Amino acid sequence: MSVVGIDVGFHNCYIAVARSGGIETIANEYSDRCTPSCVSLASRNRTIGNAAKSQIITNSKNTIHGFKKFHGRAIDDPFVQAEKSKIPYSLHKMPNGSTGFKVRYLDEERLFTVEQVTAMLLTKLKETAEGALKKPVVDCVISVPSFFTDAERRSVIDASQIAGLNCLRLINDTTAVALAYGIYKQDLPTPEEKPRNVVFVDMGHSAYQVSIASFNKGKLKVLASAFDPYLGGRNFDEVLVDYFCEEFKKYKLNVKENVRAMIRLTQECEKLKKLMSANSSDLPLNIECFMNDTDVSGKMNRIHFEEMCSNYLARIEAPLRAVMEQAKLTREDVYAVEIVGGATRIPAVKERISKFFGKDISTTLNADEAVARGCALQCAILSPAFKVREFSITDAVPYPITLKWKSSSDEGVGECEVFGKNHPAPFSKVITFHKKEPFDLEAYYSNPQDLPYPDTRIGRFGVQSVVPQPNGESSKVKVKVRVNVHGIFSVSNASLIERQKGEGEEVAMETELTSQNETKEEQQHPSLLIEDDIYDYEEESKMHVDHEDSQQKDQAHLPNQTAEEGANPGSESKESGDKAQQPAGPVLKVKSIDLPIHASTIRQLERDTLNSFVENERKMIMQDRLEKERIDAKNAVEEYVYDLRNKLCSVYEKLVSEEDSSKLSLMLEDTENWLYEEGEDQPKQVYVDKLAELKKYGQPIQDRHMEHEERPKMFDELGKKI
Ligand code: ATP
Ligand code: K
Ligand code: MG
Repeated sequence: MSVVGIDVGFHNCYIAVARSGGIETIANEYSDRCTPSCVSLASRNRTIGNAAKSQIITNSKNTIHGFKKFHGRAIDDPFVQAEKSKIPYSLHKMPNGSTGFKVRYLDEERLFTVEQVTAMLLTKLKETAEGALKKPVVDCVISVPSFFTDAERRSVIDASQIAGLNCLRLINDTTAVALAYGIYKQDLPTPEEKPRNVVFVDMGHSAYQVSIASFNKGKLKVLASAFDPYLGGRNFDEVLVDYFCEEFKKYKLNVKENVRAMIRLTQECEKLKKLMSANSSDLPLNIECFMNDTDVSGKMNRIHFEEMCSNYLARIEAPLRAVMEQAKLTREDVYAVEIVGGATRIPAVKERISKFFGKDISTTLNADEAVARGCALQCAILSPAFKVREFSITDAVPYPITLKWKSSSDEGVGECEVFGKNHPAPFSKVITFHKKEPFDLEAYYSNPQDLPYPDTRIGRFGVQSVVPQPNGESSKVKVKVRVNVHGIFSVSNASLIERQKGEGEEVAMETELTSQNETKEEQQHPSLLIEDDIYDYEEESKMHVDHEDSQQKDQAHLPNQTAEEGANPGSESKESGDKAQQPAGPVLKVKSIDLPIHASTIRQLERDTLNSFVENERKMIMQDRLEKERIDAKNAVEEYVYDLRNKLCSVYEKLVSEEDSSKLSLMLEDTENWLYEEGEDQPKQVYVDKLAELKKYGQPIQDRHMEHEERPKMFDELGKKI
């Protein structure tokens, strides 16, 4: 079983794997540990990562990049609409309203969802990991921004499934970093001592995230997280792009009208931005043949750049202030501030953070790889195949979640906040309702103003098959709500508590005990009782990632499937049932019947659609493989031509008659010409045959040569023996 962590960035992806020697970040076929988040579709195949990045200019309409934040978003989402003007490829409204892409692939117009495109990227990363590990990769942990909502998270999980991955956990970027920081620390305070508080900052290409975690030996707890989801390295690039677009008006060029020029300028500005991080003097920006055959040049220096970026730099402080306030900590309580993410290399960004905390910031972690490493560590912790130090991770709920329902007596709706901001997660709570008939629970984010997403709805969960008690009274229905390991909310289980007949006294005891609680609570909530949290979150976050989670996810995706967790041995609901009934003593007297839950969440992909995407991804993988074999076969012909030609005038010279040699040379020349003309684009078999034909002539010469070379050697060997 493989242990893999994947950091899917807006700009760059990293993969880390656990091997016996520890966690390693692995390089792709370009010996690059960074794989660009870029997918290019073409008439024969797809290219993904580094090769795709070089297609951004040449195949701009069919090369998709900067798509991470389209996950879970409708096409008419204001964010998506704002991005539209910045991207050279076409977006398309998918049947469920979500954001898709319209591209040409295999000489046809094709639509892909964002899940499919991320799946393509994941396929590439999976193959890279498989190449390094020399075994199949299925289980993995994937990072997401801490500000991702349920719809965005579900969408990423779907993408992982399309790529044939089993995502054991979606982990927040900064939580992964916290794990990478803490797990090797030998000097963490003991559980009895005051915890060590560390601030983690990640500024990548598209977003800025801050969290504060407290550490004790063997555990970390995220106390608070805050973010500016729209502040990252790309904003700083855009400032430069805007500046040079103005500058280049001196050449009478309207750069913004030219897609290609804009892409080139953006790439050059990113390079310039990076150079400025290491250099405070004037730096040139030169682009040859930029537009209309004009060479352009300009310059920039750090001071000027920082001036132009002042409004972005001013946004650095708010999330830092927010985490401190939420965690109710002062600067003195902060042991260290650790920064990661490419954009934290901008000196002014670092300065702002350092100034806020009044201390030097630490860069002990690898700014590019820490997220992926944290993911791999989390995967190792979850994997039974890997021994790793016990380490418990408790994350925090980023947005408060409210549950709404219709009262059975129909006099209105009831609602209750089930998870507050920064509530520990994963976590389950049990809520008791008194109902005579099936009812709907609607979950949504409580504070629209704090949500970087236009829709507060999470989903609707219908609790089905609820019936009254035999005497006509309301039944007690226990509903378990949960924020799972992925940070996704669900109504994970519902059960109807049925009193058994003929169990006289003892049943009465149970009822009494519970109803005592109920009467107290019912004054505030006529039909609701929130029980004490059944789970100690520390227990929970140790994460026996049972199938429970994947099942839960399935339910959330499957409007027609019912939740039958209770039927699974070892599943949590059973445990909870027992625990819940413990105070009553005579557990047997009360029967708990699992109820089906009909879940429908916003922007969800239907099971059939998802399955067809899985199938399609496999086909595309196959197509890419075939195309690769075809290209390899073609390259083999070309290589053979060059090799044989070289040898004919060197090592083979003495072995071939002049006449044969010139005949063969002519044949090689013909083949070479053929490769550029009608042989340019042929099926694999044509190249295989061509190579075989050439070898018919080449092989005998090679054999003669071998003999020629080997014979004296053999005598040498013999000589030595004698
Ligand atoms: P996100 O986290 O938003 O999804 P990402 O993870 O892909 O994005 P990173 O790889 O952390 O982003 O960082 C990429 C950003 O960092 C780019 O904007 C890049 O230009 C910037 N960057 C990298 N090195 C430097 C540097 N030396 N100076 C300034 N910026 C840099
Ligand atoms: K990254
Ligand atoms: Mg990142």
